[in-house]
Amino acid sequence: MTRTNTTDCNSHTNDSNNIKKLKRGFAYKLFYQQGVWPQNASLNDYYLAVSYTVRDRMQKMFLNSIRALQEKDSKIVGYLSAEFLMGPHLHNNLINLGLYDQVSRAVEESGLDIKQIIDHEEEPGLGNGGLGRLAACYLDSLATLQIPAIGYGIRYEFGMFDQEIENGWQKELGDRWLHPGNPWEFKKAHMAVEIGSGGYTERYTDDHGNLRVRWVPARMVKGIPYDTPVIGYRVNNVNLLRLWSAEAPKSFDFDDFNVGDYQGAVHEKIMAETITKVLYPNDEQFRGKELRLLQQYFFVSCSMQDMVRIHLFQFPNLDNFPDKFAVQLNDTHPAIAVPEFMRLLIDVHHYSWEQAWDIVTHTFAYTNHTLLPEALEKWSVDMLGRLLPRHLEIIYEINSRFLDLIRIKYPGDVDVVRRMSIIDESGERYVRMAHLACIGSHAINGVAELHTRLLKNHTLADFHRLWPDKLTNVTNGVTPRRWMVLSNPRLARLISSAIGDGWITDLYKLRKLEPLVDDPAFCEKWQQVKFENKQDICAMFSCDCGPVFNPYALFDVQVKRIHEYKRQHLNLLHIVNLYHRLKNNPDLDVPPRTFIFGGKAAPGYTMAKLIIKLINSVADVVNSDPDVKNRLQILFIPNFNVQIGHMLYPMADLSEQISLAGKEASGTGNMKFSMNGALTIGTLDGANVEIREEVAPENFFLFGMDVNAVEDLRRAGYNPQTIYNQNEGLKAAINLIAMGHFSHGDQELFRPLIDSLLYHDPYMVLADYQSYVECQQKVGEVFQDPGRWTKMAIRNAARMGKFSSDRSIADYCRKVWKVKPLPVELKLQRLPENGFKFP
Ligand code: F58
Repeated sequence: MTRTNTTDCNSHTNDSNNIKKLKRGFAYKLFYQQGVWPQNASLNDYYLAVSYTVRDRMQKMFLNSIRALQEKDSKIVGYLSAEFLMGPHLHNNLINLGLYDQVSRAVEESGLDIKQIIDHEEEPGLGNGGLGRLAACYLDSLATLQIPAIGYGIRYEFGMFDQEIENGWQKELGDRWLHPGNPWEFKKAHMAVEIGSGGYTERYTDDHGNLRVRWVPARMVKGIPYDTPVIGYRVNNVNLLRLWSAEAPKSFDFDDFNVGDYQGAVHEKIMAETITKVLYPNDEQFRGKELRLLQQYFFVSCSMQDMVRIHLFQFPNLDNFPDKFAVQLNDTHPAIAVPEFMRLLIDVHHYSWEQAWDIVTHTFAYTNHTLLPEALEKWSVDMLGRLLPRHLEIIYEINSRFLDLIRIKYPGDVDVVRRMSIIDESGERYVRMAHLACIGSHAINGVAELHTRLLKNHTLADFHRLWPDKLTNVTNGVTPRRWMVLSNPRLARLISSAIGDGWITDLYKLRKLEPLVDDPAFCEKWQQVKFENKQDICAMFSCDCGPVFNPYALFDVQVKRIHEYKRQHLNLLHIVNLYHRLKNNPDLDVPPRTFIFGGKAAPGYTMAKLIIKLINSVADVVNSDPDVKNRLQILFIPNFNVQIGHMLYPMADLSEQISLAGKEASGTGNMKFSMNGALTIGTLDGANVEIREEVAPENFFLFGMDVNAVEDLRRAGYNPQTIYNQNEGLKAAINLIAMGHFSHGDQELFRPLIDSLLYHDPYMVLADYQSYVECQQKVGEVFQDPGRWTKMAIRNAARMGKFSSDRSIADYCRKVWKVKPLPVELKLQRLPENGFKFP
C-alpha cells in the first residue's frame, strides 16, 4: 500500500488547510459548475458541488494510474459484465480516499449536513441483484489490491425499476437515475466505436490473393464510452468502469430529411438509442428477447474493440494479446465475445483460424452463476443469424471443429455429441451460450464449492470429463469497505478500537475478535451497536398511524430478489404458524420478533408478485392485531436496493438463507449479514455451506434437506399433499391463508400460490417446513439468552475472513488471470504553474 494517513504532528494544520481548500472547492463548483449562488442552491446543487470537489481529488491518482500502466505494460483484467450494481459513489469514494472526516467537517462548516448530501445521491441501479453487485465488489477489490482492471458494461439510461407498494402489490416505476446529473462519469466521445447488426456476409479475394470474408451490416450504431473512476481503499490505484451508451451514427439522416421522410430519420435515431435504454429486470428466467441480444453484442463489441485499440497502442500486433489482457465473462451475457473476437482477429486483422483460436482461448475465462435450467441462455439460431450473420457462421465453425474433437475422443457416442454441441437441435434450433463460453475459455468457474461440484457433476459434467483441469471454484466474496465500514460505522469503530483497522484490507484479522467473547465489556458494546442500529430502523419505519417497531425484538430479515426458489413463502408459513400459536396461547414462551422482508419481483413473474402481496396482507392483519402487539411484527421495506441494504444488514439479528438446497449458486447477502454480526438460519445451499464450515456448526442454525436428500425425494416421487395432511401446524397455516383470513375473506386471491404448494411444490417448501419451524424454535430459545447469542454473533463476524472479495479477487488473480499488482506512485503531482504548452 503506497498511500498512508498523515499521522505527523503537522496533521492538525494539514487538516484545517484541507478543510479550508475543500470549502473553497464547494463554493467554486457551486458558482462555476452549477452556476448558482449558495442561497439559491438546491440540495442537488450542493450534492453535485461536493461530488465534483471529491472527484477532483481522484484525478491525480487516476492520471498516475494510466501513466503507470503505459510505463510498466502490465496485464489488465477486462471484466465483461452486463450489470454493475455499484451503489452510491460519494460515500464510498470518501471512505476509500480517507476523506470522510475532512469532507464532513467542511460540509458542516459550510452549514450543511453530510448525511443529507450522501443520502441525496440517486444510486446507479444498473443490475438485478447478486451478479451485478458481485461485479461492483470485485471492482472495489481489484483497485484495492492494485490490479489494473477495466469493468466493461452498459450505461442503461433506465436501471432497475423503482418498486412501490400499492395496496400490498408491487408497482414498477421507471428509474431516472441520470436525471439529477451524474458527477462521477466522464463522457469520452472521441473514443466512440462503431457497431453493426443485420445484413449479410460475402466472400472476396484481397489484393494479395487471399480468400476473405466480410460482414456487410444493415445498420450501424455508435458506442460512446462513459468512464467512472474506481478508487481502491487507501491506495493510489484508480481503475475504470467503462460503460457504453448507444447513439445514432449521425443525428439525422439528411438524405431522408431532404426527401421529406422526417419521421423515418428520427425513427432511425430512436432505434439506435433504444439499445441501451433499459435494463431487463428479469431474474433467473431467460426470455430470449431480440433487443437483449443486441444489448449484449453491442457492449461486447464496443469492449473488445476498445481492448484491441489499447493493445495496438503499445504493440504492433495482437499476437501477445492474452499476455496483456485477461478477459472475464461474467456469466454468459457477454459470451458473444468469443465469436466477436474471432471475427475481429480473422476478418479485420487477418489472422488464420488456428492463430485466432489460440489467442481467443487464452484470453477468455467464464464464470457461471446459476444452476437453474430455465436461466441458461439459448438464442434461437434464426434470430442470431438475422442479427449477427457473421457470428453465426463463426459459431458453426467453432462447433464443427469442436464436435470433430469429441468424435475422436468418444468414437461412436452420438449422444455425447448431441449433448455437448453448441447447437441444441432437440426442437427449434438454439445456440447454447454456456457451451460457447466453455469452449471459448481456458478457465471456467463456479461461485461456491457446492455450486462448482454440482457444475462438475451435472450441468457441465461432459465438459468437466473432457477438460478435467478447466473447471475450478472461486467462492464469492463481498467488500468489507462498503458492507462494513460504510454501512455499519458503529461496528467498524468498535472493531477497530479493539483490534486496530488492519481488518479492513485483511478480513482474516477479524479472528482477533474471538478472545473478546469472554470480555463482558466488549460484548456489551457489541450489543449496544446492534441495538442502536435497530433503533435507527425503528425510528425510520414506525409511524403514529401504523405499527411502532420494537427494537428489543429479534430482527429476522430476508432481503433478496423475490423468487420461489429462495422460498420467501417458507418464511411466511412459519410466521403464520407463529401467529396462530400466539393467538391460541398468549402465554407462549417465545421472544418478540420483527420479520423484515425486502426485494423486487420480476415484473412478469406473477407468482413472485403474489408472494409480495401475501407478505403485505399478512403484515396488515398481524400488525393491527392487539393480541400479538409488540410480540410479532412484519415489515416489507419497499424498493430494496444497495442504499437500503446499507441499513438492513447492520441491524439484523437473524439472516434468512433458506433456498432449496442445490438452487442458490452462492448468495452474497448471507456473507453481508454474517460479517455484521447476524446469525444465519439456512439450508446447505450455495455459500451457506462454507459459511457454516467457517463459523462452526454450533454457531449456525441449519435445517432442511441437503442436495442428496432433495434428489432422493424427487426420485422417490414427491407428494406435497401427504405432508400437508400429516402436519397439523402446516395445515393450519395453509388453511388460514386459503380461507381468506389475510384477504378479507377472499378465498381466490392466494389460490394460485396455495395450489402450487399443494399440488406441485417445485421448491419443496412443504418438505422442509417442519425442520424449519423446529429450527426457528431453537433460534428463539437461544435469543432469550443474550450472552450466548452475542458470543455466537461475535464468532460469526470474527470468522468471515474468507468472504472478503479481496480473497476472491486474489484467487482469480492466481488461478485464472495470472496477473500481479501494479502499485501506483504519485509522480505526476500537479498542473504546471504557468499552464500548458501544447506539443
Ligand atoms: C446470482 N445470479 C446467483 N443473476 O443467483 C447468486 O446465487 C450468486 O451469489 C450471485 O449471482 C453472484 O454470483 C444473479 O444475480 C442475475 O441477476 C441475472 C441477471 C441477468 C438476467 C438473469 C439473472
